[in-house]
Amino acid sequence: MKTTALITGATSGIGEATAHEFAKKGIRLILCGRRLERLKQLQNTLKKLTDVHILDFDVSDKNAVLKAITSLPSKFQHIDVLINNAGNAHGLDPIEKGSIDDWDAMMDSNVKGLLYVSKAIIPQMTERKSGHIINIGSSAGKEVYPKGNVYCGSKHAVLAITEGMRIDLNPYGIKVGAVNPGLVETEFSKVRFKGGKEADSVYSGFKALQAQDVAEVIYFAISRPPHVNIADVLMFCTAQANSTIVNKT
Ligand code: NDP
Ligand code: 8X3
Repeated sequence: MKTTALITGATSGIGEATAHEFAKKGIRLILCGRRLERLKQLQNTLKKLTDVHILDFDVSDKNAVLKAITSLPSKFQHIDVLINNAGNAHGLDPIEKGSIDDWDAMMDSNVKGLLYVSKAIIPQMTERKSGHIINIGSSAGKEVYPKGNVYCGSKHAVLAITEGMRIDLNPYGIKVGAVNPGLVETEFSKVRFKGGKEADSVYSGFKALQAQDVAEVIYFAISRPPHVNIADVLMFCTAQANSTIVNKT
């Protein structure tokens, strides 16, 4: 039977690259994001390779999440693989200067959104006693860096939730893992800096990870044999040693 995967945050960056990677392998896709036009474009491109259904909703809106998942046509209702990727950083400020709106946006999408989407999909996995969930964490979920405070907190939460999911879903044979990249050149910094010029320098002077690099690791994780679960991956570009050390020219 064909594998079906639901990917959140498929309109750009890591999620979009993962959609392309999965489509190449013939995986049936449910692609999610808020920007409907981008989802339509992606569907048009990838439908040559596989079946694609698109869902535009905000992961932080729990009613919208449930409505979207329950609206799936029958061909897409059986979800084998969930990639919880939607999320962003908003702002890079010391804690005393941070914006409450930015904090809300990060906790609502990165943490609560991941939970809402998981809550909508886990019941069918426990019922079938099979499934695979990959949460996109971050190196920021393993190591806090200056001004990263709440974003790092949200990604530490993703890691803790991943470990909790793996424990609780273990009796059902459901695989759970996290892929935690360091700096990846996507729209991430444009969002973090709200389109400001600070974004321009984030990936300059070194070769950052590309979204495709992460997509390949995600595909590797979901394509292991049934007895193998890739539980946790930390990946950096060669120029990055940890959250604060990057060898720039
Ligand atoms: P992008 O900004 O390129 O992509 C973010 C994606 O998340 C978009 O598709 C966006 O879609 C979606 N998204 C964000 N908020 C919401 C929301 N509230 N509801 C629905 N969808 C949402 O960044 P990346 O590809 O880099 O980020 C993907 C994930 O990878 C994030 O979880 C990020 O934290 C993580 N990550 C990124 C790293 C990096 O350096 N780039 C490193 C480590 C982890 P739309 O706007 O259409 O809703
Ligand atoms: C994204 C990587 O270092 O900008 O999670 O937090 S970083």
